[in-house]
Amino acid sequence: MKNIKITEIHIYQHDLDIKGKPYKTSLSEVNSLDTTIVKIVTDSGISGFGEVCPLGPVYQEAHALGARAALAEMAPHLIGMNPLQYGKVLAKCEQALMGHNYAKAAIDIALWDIIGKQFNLPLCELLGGAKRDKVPSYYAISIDSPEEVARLLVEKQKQGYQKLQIKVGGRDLAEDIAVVRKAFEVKEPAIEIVLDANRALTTAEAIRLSQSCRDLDFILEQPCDSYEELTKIKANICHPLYLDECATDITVVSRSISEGVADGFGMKVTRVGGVSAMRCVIDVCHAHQKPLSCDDSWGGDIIAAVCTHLGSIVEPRLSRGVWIAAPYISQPYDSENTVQINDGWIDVPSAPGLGVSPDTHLFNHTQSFS
Ligand code: 0XW
Ligand code: MG
Repeated sequence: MKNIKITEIHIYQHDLDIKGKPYKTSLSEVNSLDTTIVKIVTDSGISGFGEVCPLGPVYQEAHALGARAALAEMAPHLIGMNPLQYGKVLAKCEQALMGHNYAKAAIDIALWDIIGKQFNLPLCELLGGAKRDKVPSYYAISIDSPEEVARLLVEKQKQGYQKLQIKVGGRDLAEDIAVVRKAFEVKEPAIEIVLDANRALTTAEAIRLSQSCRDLDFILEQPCDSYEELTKIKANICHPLYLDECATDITVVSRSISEGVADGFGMKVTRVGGVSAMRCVIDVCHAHQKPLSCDDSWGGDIIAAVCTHLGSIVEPRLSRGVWIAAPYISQPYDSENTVQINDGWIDVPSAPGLGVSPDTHLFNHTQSFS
């Protein structure tokens, strides 16, 4: 085993400003997101980058200040460790801090970046190989009026997206139903639609939404808050049910499949702990033939690259696409290698590791450990 060592860990803060209108879901409306970048430096001259960017403090149990505090708690314990032995490094993180998977994910991602650079392989090849050289993306249409949602849906269909997510929830259910019906007036037959309430519906609202639109073909993503609420509505809805926010780790993923609750997943890489954990989720979904997307709550070029690499190892038939924030972000932080969506598809990066080299001069340096 090549014996290289972690010599420094640097933590940065950066604002990802949203271009145009705010990004609006049932629970929040955001104009800018606070992301955290981790740089792990080794004595071999190789450095790896990780990132974690909660979608504000209410999308799920994660927030930007918490990420940086959790990273500061763990970082000192990792100095001197061999990053190629990522399992040992992650075990040390567990010994240093309980929980906080979203922060641990930034370290996990940076370790995989180092491993790829060390062995001159892109992340997808380290994970068994990309099943295709580009992956489908999807666009999430914010909470808006029926007319605006329909206009955007037509625009995104023309741009080549095969899958579109429509945000619902957080308002009178009649408004959501009007949005859905208007959207289906302009939807092309081949386009897959997901309605995502981001946990905001009551069980009664979720059942009413599904029953009143039983003639329309869409997927319901995380309509209610808790896993228990989703188990209660399952028998009373007439649409496939996908889990997102409550799929917090591999145990919920496997339980929801074995209990017949989840028909698929909208996964977030940092929520489950990063690349190492997400690879397990993909394996379980393959074994049970459950569709999943490889997304994150938000993030810049590092997160976009990670989601794309992971999305490329998903069986194409089970891929619900890869969501990245690039279309909503005003300025990438690695303009040379930024992952882009072209005609609804994303080319899988081919450079070693993540294939991203952020310019840390753009970031606010917060803490360093050596
Ligand atoms: C559409 N996303 C992947 C991006 C936003 O973080 C929300 C998330 C979702 O599916 O809820
Ligand atoms: Mg979702």
